[in-house]
Amino acid sequence: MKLLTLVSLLVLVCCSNGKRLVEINTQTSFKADSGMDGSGHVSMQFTSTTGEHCSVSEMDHPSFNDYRTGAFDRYAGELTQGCYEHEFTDPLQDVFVQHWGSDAWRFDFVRVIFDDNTFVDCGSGNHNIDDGDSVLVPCTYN
Ligand SMILES: [Ca+2]
Ligand SMILES: [Ca+2]
Repeated sequence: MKLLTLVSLLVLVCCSNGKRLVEINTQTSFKADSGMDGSGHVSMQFTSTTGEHCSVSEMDHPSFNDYRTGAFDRYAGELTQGCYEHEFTDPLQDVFVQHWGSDAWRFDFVRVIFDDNTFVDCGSGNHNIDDGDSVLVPCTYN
């Protein structure tokens, strides 16, 4: 009986809450001109299998030249805006990436890191968006 109580308690502690998003990473492709300077921007919306979602309206390091060709950029804390510590009860299904501006961005994947140190990658390489294009990229758990 005691063991059963302990087990139920552990289950409650471990699984009743979802995972909180703590960091977003982007892998800009290595192909020439994949990068994006100040004339290109992106927003992202992350959605779970049950429709929970959060969004980042302009993901950018204000004082750093991010999104360079081949760069792996990390966005944590308040840089994740509306996704800051957003809790997902269910697995992420996809990320909707919207581009605007005149400098196209080509990326390989977007990585989402959760507070339990797990992560998921969304994207299968070579997603190119420009001038208001958007792309819906599925997330895959290994
Ligand atoms: Ca920047
Ligand atoms: Ca470019």
